[in-house]
Amino acid sequence: MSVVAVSEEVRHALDHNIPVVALESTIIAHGLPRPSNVEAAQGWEAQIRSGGGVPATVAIIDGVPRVGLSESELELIAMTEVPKASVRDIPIVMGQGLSGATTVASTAFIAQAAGVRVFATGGLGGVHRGASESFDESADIPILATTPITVVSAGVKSILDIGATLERCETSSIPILGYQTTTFPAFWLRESPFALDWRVDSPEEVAAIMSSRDSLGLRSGLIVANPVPADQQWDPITHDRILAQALHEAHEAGIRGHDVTPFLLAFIQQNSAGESLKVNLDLVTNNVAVALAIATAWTKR
Ligand code: PSU
Ligand code: MN
Repeated sequence: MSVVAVSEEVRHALDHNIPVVALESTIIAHGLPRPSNVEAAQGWEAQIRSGGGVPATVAIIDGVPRVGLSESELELIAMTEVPKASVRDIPIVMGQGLSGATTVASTAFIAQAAGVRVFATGGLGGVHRGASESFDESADIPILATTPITVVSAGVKSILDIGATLERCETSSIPILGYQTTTFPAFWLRESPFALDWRVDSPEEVAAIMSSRDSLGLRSGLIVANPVPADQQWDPITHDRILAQALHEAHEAGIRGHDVTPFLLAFIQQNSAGESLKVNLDLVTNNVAVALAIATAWTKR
């Protein structure tokens, strides 16, 4: 797709079978506080380079969807107010000549259009609690249903309806592979109450499954669910207490619809003395490592 601008570094890597890992920018612009967001984004890029790969951070800059950002483009996304752009927003942000931070859905869409096959993120969007009335479901799921990219994530946040999210993935024929686990992770925690049907233990297995999917002409994405290591997870008792408080406060304050998620996330961040943020940063770092291993195994096929 020629409207997508691919950086020289990413182009070179794709042409020479060097592992490439896509990274999203909504987590940088809206998911993490400044200035730890810039440091974290630069850190994940450095982590990929030092592991022999090439990072492909995706964003829309002045109307151009970009795969692989310069230092100043990364800073622009991190330090200025830019809209969160999912797939429905891409043509608007482009047409208006604006800049935007890409979600899992739009990062997957743009990266895949450039030929990138593996993507590391923190948490996926999913079905919100109360979605049977609000219809609030992330576009991440329907877009991954038709976008052949492998996304490494630590599951979804417990502020979502995890069971409904898993059902939606099944209906949408998006395979979920537990990475060295048979339990779907809940972002800050290693385990949600939900079991997974499939487990893999190595990056080579994921690459083999990607290959099988391609050979069938399937266009679905693949979710690799990678739990945060046990010694890095949030203390489950503290997590449950603060989540319950956050849900209670949101209810008491009459917060509804699209305001619920930002309210809950802000509450959790403000009331966890930096703990939830630390886990968030650590789990992305772990996902980047697994994504790089998968991208490396993919280049060997
Ligand atoms: N989950 C997180 N942190 C995030 C997001 C999800 O724990 O920053 C971001 C991702 O970019 C994801 C998007 O793709 O939110 C989903 O938003 P929505 O529900 O509006 O589609
Ligand atoms: Mn939504």
